[in-house]
Amino acid sequence: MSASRITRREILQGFGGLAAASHLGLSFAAQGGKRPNILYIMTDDHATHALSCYGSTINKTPNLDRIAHEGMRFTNAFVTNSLCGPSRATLLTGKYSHANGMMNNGQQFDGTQQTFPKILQQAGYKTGIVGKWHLSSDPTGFDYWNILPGQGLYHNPVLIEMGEKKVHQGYVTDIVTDLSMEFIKKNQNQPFCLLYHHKAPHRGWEPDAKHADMFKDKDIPEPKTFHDDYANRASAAAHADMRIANMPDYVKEHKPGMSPEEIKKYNYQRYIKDYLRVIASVDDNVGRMLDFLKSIGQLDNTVIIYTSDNGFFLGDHGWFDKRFMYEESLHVPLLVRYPAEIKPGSVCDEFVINCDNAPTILDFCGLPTPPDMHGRSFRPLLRGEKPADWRTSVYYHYYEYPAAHRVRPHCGVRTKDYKLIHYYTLDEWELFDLKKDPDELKSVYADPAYADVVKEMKAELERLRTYYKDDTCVVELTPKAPAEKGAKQPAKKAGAKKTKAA
Ligand SMILES: [Ca+2]
Repeated sequence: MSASRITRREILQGFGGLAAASHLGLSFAAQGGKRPNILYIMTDDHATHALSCYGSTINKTPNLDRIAHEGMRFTNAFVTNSLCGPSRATLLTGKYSHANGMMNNGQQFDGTQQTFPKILQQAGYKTGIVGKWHLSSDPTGFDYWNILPGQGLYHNPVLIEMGEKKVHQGYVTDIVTDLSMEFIKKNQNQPFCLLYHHKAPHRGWEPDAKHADMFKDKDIPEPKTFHDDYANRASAAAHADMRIANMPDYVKEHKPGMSPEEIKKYNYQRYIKDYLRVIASVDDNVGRMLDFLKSIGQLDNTVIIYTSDNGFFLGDHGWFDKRFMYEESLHVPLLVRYPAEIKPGSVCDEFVINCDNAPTILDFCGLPTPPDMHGRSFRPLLRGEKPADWRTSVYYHYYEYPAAHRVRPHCGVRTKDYKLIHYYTLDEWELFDLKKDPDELKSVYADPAYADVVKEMKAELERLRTYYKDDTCVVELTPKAPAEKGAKQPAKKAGAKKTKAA
């Protein structure tokens, strides 16, 4: 693809020329020539267990639940690298991090590459992005962009509108919603695709005045793995620096003489209450957006997707943040509303990954999946159909180390029953029996009873790694940090030997 604008011809060539052209025509015809709008709503760090439609026991999200009740809820939606920038690059490209070049937050997204908004633009869609971007380079493929620089601010944020900085008075979640509505109002007479991206509930959790007193008189229950001691796992869990007990955020508020246990409990309440308060504002604003779409007659003509760029630990394992392939961080909420095709209140347990979003959006717009995208359209699943060859395992690869939070690089594979993780810079492994141990507290990797499972899972990891052409697990073994409390595995001899992911 050329570095600047891609042409319609280039797209068609990319898809296989005439065959793709006729497919385009057929798809539009099949939809009666009418193409839906796309509203892709993404929050930053919203864990599934902080949505009531996913069974949250600590908060209510009535407006997000509306999308679930009027559409489909996915119970096994996963990210492929649980981190902000990489997840956003995967959304745009439909590719794993190693293929789109955005493996960690310190990198800059190469905006000259193929993205789904560019393809939509060429197909006549008006494309826009408002809110969180976090890819360093300027957006490409958008007719309109108005983004927060970096992480952005909760109060009186600066936004960059098509290259021009402007301070907005007010609360970021309201502002991003207002600006998104303006884009929709202006473009409602043609098919549009808007990425409506919230900053919340990213760290720095600053609620607005409306929600500041929520949970004021009650404590939020601590999760059952709150006191995890990281025993019986690879050394990576104990080595990570994201414990609630050690959060620097509230140090100034600690009273003299507080015990470590009191500090941990205090930090958790401070953190989780603000986290849920900023989500309450997201929920209100999504409700406002749904009402707005209804008021302009565009609600049922718009495919509405709600998801997050990654999951989050809500005190689970004694942590905040994400990164690990563990369940709380790996899972994301995924809700889709489009009554023309989706049965209200439906639930899908099939495995979908964030690489699938781009192909799915293109599919709804009558466009085929470019052959180099890793994802696959889950539109059939939304219609209640399961393709016979739908995936039954998911590949994951996290890179960023040591900054921030010191989570060791790892790749892994998850199936319905098992999860295998390889911390390849240490050559340490974990295997979890998800049926017996859904909280992932005990790796059974070394248990002889699981020898066959280990063998099968390693073969599956290698198959996926080869399938996605990921050769980025090949690294020099790095020396271990000194043994830490809770780290059960004895330190192996570190060397300069090369290791592979399986
Ligand atoms: Ca994030």
